[in-house]
Amino acid sequence: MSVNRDVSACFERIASLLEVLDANGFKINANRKVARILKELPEDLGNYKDDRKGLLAIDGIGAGSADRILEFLQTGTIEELDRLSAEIPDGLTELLDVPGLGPKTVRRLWQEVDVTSIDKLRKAISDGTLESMPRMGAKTIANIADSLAFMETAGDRLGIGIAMPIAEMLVARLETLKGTRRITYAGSLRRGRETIGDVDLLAVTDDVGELAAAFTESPEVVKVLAKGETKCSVRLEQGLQIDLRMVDEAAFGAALMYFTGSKEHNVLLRERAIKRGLRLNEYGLFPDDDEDGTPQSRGIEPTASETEAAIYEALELPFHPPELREERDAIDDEPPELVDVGSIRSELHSHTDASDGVMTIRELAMEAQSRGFHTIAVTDHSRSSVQANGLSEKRLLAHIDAIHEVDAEIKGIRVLAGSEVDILADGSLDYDDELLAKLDVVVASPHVALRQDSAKATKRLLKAIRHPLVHIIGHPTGRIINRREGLSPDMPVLVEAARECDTALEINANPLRLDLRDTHVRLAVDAGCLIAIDTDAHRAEDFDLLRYGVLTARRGCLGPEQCINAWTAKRLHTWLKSKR
Ligand code: DGT
Ligand code: CA
Ligand code: CA
Ligand code: ZN
Repeated sequence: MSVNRDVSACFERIASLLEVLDANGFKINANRKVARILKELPEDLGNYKDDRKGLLAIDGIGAGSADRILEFLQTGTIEELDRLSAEIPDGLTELLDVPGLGPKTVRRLWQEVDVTSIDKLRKAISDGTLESMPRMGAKTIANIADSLAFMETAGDRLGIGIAMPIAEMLVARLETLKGTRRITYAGSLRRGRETIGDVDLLAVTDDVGELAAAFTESPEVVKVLAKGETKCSVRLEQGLQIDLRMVDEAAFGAALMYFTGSKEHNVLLRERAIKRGLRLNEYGLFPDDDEDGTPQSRGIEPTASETEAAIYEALELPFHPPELREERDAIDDEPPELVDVGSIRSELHSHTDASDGVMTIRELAMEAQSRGFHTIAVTDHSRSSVQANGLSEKRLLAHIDAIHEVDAEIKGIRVLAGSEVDILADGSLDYDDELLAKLDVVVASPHVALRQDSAKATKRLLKAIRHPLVHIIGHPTGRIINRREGLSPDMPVLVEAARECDTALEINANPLRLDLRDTHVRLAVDAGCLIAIDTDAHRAEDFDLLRYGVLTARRGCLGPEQCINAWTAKRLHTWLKSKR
């Protein structure tokens, strides 16, 4: 429902502009509230185009907001937004898009030191202007500098959490066309990389014209880059490019293999083919007849082409799941058994409305049960996480009782009392041991001081790993993809300690985090340490994020034996108790 998102973004932008213009705080908050309501609205706003009454019936939408929503639905913009934008210097809007730079700071930059564009901001950092501002700490400046650097290097790679739903929506829609026989995504998306350069779709169709038209005329398309008989390319609103290739059914496996990549994996496969007197390309694996030109153009029948499995087999290679087709993956190694979404049977990191989640304990437990889990751990934030409404010791004690009550009430799932306790900058934990010992599960995570140098970070995390009451280290580095680098501890040292202490390291499945990242997972797997895959659910839909954690786990060669969420209830609970 991109309309909901667009209208919500308009209200959010109005709020930011009002804040930059130092408007009345009540007005700012009112706009922000509407933005939030619209973002979370389950119905499609498009249905309200001629329904002012319906809009007014939505909780929290008043007459003024309803009129502006209608204005957007009918004209594609809101006059107030254009008017406010005109009141500030042009470059300020780009400053509002710098991650971590809030409207208040943007206003100060503008009013106090005349910084009105990203270029001017860069200059003000390097020539010390920012430093000279009152109440502008070195930490804040370093954070801004980091964000700017990220905006440069991140380029246009989009997070998998954004690219995947778009690709799946297109596939689902194009699949329903009359002529479509098969359609799927390939490329880095199929390999499960954390960021995606472009999306590669592959289709078999009886009606090229129909598929090409439907694809290039998709409502999300802002520009058609190419439209041909075998390939179409478009750009979407989000700046994402999608390539669609139309291939013969008989060559589908070869094409899927080729366009899944990686390039490096393809090169290794081709070399393997040549060594066996064969030729591999996107049309198939062919016997090499030493003639010029491609074998398919000379009518040579391929040895294998319909499925990837047949091609691997003909090359006398084990089948490689797409997640293990990177440059680092040797082609003749037998891939290990890997976890999949179906093997995950518990969730050990989740939040309720006691801290910054939206579900009650009961709702969370029911949701986890509906996902088929045997265990859910409720791990709300600890007292230092003030912005996340972290629990005081007193509140946590009451929360533990409430969780145990729900556990006794609900049959068919174990509901465990836990905490996501902050690992403070020096590695100590946010609650004392006496309280931690009362919890069934302790997830210890770093949330602050994420710019520490590597040596300090290593020491800090080691202390938490070695803490006898800690089960899991949550999102160990604290990185946010394309936005925050996070800690860079000495990973080989950490995984070794984790193995020794029987402490699990988490793969946080939130696609913005994916922390541990794939390369860390591989280190951890090789070291023999335990790994958790958790969604860190704050709302019911977050359980759907599990797939991204599983993709990352697979890219790191994680099997069910080392993944605590894949264990039976008995084995998991025995392990949890071993730390009590
Ligand atoms: P991305 O889009 O940057 O996230 O990464 P990929 O892997 O999706 O790369 P992309 O979209 O450029 O190409 C898709 C696949 O097509 C790639 O993984 C392998 C194959 N491919 C593309 N160009 C070449 C090439 O020049 N040589 C070989 N061997 N394979 C290629
Ligand atoms: Ca691609
Ligand atoms: Ca591509
Ligand atoms: Zn959390």
